[in-house]
Amino acid sequence: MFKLFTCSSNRVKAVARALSYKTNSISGVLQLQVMLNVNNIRKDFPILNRKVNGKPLVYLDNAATSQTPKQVIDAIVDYYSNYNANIHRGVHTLSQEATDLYEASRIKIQKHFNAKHAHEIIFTSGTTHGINLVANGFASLLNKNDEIIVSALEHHSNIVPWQMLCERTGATLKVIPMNLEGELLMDVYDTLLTAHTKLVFVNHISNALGTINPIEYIIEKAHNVGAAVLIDGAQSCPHIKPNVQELDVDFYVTSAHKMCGPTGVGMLYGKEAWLNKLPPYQGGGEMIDQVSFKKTTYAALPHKFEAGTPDIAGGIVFGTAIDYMNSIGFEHIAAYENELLGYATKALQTIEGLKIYGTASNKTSVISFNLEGIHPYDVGTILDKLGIAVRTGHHCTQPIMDFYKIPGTVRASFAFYNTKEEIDILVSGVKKAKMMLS
Ligand code: C6P
Repeated sequence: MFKLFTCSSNRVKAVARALSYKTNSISGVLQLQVMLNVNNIRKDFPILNRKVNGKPLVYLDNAATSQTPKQVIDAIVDYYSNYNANIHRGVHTLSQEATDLYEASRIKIQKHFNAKHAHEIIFTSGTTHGINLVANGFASLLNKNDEIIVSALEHHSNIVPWQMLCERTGATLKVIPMNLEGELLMDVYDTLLTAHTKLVFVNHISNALGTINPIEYIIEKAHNVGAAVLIDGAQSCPHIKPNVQELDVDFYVTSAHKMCGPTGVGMLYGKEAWLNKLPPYQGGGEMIDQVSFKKTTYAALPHKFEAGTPDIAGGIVFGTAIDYMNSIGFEHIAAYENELLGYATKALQTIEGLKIYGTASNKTSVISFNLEGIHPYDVGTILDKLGIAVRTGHHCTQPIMDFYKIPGTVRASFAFYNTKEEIDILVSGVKKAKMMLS
């Protein structure tokens, strides 16, 4: 069944602006029409047919990891059935074919993110690895007078590596504060930037609250004082298609498993000049030019940052996952998920004593909430008994939980394969949990 969604509101304008998809102005009213065959799409995801605790699975933990379509699963099986070999080091046919597939995937990723060069795409094990690679590289470029800016909305993986960097270099860490809606205070950001600011690190979309951050503004202002910017795209890439050249961002990192790909693989985009400036992260095979006991010279990009045998199948099918998501279309994905967000927000708000954390005017399909007087873990446990998968806890964002003075939240996060019927099941599950736990 095709679903036609027509949204008319300032909210759509804001989302369209933030997510850069096309809108048509009809009779002076902004119209956004999305055709998404959700029932057909769901057939691509075998796991959505399974039962959990005797109930059909309702998977609403997409911000933790997305589910995997059979196109990606088949590509993994195909790789191990037909191409499995080590890459970049064999003259034999299998090795060359595997190398070609791996490098073709790098080019797919380059094109998807609109990087200028394929060698600006470094395969990593995920967002965390990409951030640590850059943080480690900057250790040799910073001193005690330098300043680093992060935001109050960061995941621990975009806080701890910078704290470790500050410990190593003596640099100072500054934090862009947030308001109760979960939006970053840009006027304060302006005052934090100084001639000493060397780096700014912000996530594109908050995993705990769903806030879409104004990264264009953040990047431009940072560049005005000569600072480099790393954007953590772990939560944006499932919903939008970032254009790294248009953003003029210095580094952009993400994980394949958030966007229908496998776990254990991701990418770091870095501008060529920056990647050439940073020292290698790990030493080992493949990242060298010449090795002797006197001196080692390093390989050119991207191999300088890719020591050891990588997750070859993962790297190859990262490209398959990107193809899959593009075949659906990011403008359709974003508009449909926005529809789900609106529907779920409205329905959950009817439950007395339910409080939503993160009400930014510009947010994606993540809803963090608590029931008054009830621990989020207990709600999550009851929802699981009903077959509903949500995440509970601090979501690796303890500073956000401290800001709201709560131990954690229940987080429901929606993907393009979720339905309004599943949201109805969530809402009745939350009502049941409230009844049982009150
Ligand atoms: N957030 C969540 O449930 P890795 O683990 O390296 O693939 O991604 C880390 C990461 C970094 N930044 C952001 C904004 C993230 O959301 C995540 C992963 C998951 O919210 C697991 S903690």
